[in-house]
Amino acid sequence: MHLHRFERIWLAFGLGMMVVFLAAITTAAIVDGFVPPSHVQTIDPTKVSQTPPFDHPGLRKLADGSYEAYYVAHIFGFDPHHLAVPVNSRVTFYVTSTDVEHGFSVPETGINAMVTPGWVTTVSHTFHSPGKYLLVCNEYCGAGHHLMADEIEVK
Ligand SMILES: [Cu+2]
Repeated sequence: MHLHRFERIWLAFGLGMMVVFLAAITTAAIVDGFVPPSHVQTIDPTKVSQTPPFDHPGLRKLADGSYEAYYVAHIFGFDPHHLAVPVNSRVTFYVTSTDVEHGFSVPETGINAMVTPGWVTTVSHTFHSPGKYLLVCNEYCGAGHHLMADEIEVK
């Protein structure tokens, strides 16, 4: 099979880039300990309501002044429905699902995560501006998907 010189150059360039990206990912995983943002903590999706701290979803204040927010996503809503956090507070969200794949998105903040049954998704954000932030599901999860919208109030 005859390959044109330019074709060989592009093939070599493409293969070279694959090797570079693979080396970058491997280096980040081994040296920096990078892992995917979720899939770190697991939970039995049939026992979420009996598993602390998801048996009492909501906000917890930590000793260092930051907050943890535990959310349960289900068809078709989030628990808790409303969350109030003080302005300039760092909030780490722990979100899990009891049924199907959901999304956890706060569009104004850049928070945008998938919530998979059996896994705990973790995402952090510092709320610098007071106001009411929309929390939505951005993974189509069924007929009532459009109803999955709640609010995070920063005051
Ligand atoms: Cu949804």
